[in-house]
Amino acid sequence: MTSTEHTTETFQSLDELVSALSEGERTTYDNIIRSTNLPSSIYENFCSWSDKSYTRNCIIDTEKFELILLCWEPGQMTPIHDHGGEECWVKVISGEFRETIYQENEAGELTVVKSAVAKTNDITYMIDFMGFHSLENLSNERSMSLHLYAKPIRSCNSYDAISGEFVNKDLVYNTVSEFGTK
Ligand code: CSS
Ligand code: FE2
Repeated sequence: MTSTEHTTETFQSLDELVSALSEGERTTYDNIIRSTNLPSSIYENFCSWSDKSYTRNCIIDTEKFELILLCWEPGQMTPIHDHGGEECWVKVISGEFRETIYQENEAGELTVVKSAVAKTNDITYMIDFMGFHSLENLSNERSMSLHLYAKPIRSCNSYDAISGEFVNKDLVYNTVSEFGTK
């Protein structure tokens, strides 16, 4: 192999992915999530569904990172929110999502700076200096997205459309897997 070639490991089992994240750092997480190609049957072990809201299913939660599976009925969406100062990668497992990114202008109003569709296997990234975002399941079927947060996000600022203000909200899990919290 010449020095310009390199191998990219592809993670095909959850154990491999979790080991890579546990041994890795924030700086390697982008590459790790992009090298993840687990069969979608693996994610089905972590699913739960609710008519009220998308669900947050903890695959593994450590001091360094949090890997969670979000399960969305058609049309379900997040409020506009930030990410508690942490980094956020979202990989679409199934379905199609609209991500809308907002920034606050000088008058303190939210303006849309980007609106894009993320399809199966697409990866989006957010961090607070980019602004706020919302995600919506555009698909007319149940959809799943894999979220990697580094560090874990325990609470975030969420836009309340009625008061027109951000409120700090605790983020809770609907389910916790056998990997659980470490
Ligand atoms: N931050 C939201 C999902 S959009 S990245 C959450 O974890 O519930
Ligand atoms: Fe988010």
